[in-house]
Amino acid sequence: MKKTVLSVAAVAVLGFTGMTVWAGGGHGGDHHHGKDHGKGHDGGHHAIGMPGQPEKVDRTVHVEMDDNMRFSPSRIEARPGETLRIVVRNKGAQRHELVLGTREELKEHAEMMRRNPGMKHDDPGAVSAGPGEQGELVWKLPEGGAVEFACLMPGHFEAGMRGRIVVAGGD
Ligand SMILES: [Cu+2]
Repeated sequence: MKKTVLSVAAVAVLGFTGMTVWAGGGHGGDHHHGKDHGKGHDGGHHAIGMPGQPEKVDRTVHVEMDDNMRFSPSRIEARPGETLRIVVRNKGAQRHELVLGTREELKEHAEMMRRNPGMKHDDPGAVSAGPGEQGELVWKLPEGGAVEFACLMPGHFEAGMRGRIVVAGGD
């Protein structure tokens, strides 16, 4: 009898915990599920890592963006599972952004941006900076592979404004 009561309590606690994690996305961020991004977006985030916790940053990297449609550096080497603070600085006269994703996600997203130029991101894996501005995001990398990034301002991706973070052991 007592045992039954205990397991019911355990199920209740587990159920509650599960709901809490789901509701908060586990990161306390603003990632709105199922809004505009559509299929496979969260799955993609697993392959490329997840939002990082600012108090657990292992390393800060600086990336410059300019009107030549380039990131500098465009290739970043990282260790498995490393949490990076990526600080972007816009040296150009137009707005740029750095959006993390798989190559397929970014390509799809870039096409969407061309059709809806005013679209704004509230993705924790994206940071935007106007002329002369600086911005940052904190991201926990996966255990291997490569994470692509790109500027999705209309036409910039197509002009080659892309880069990648290569996790040791990745390609
Ligand atoms: Cu750009």
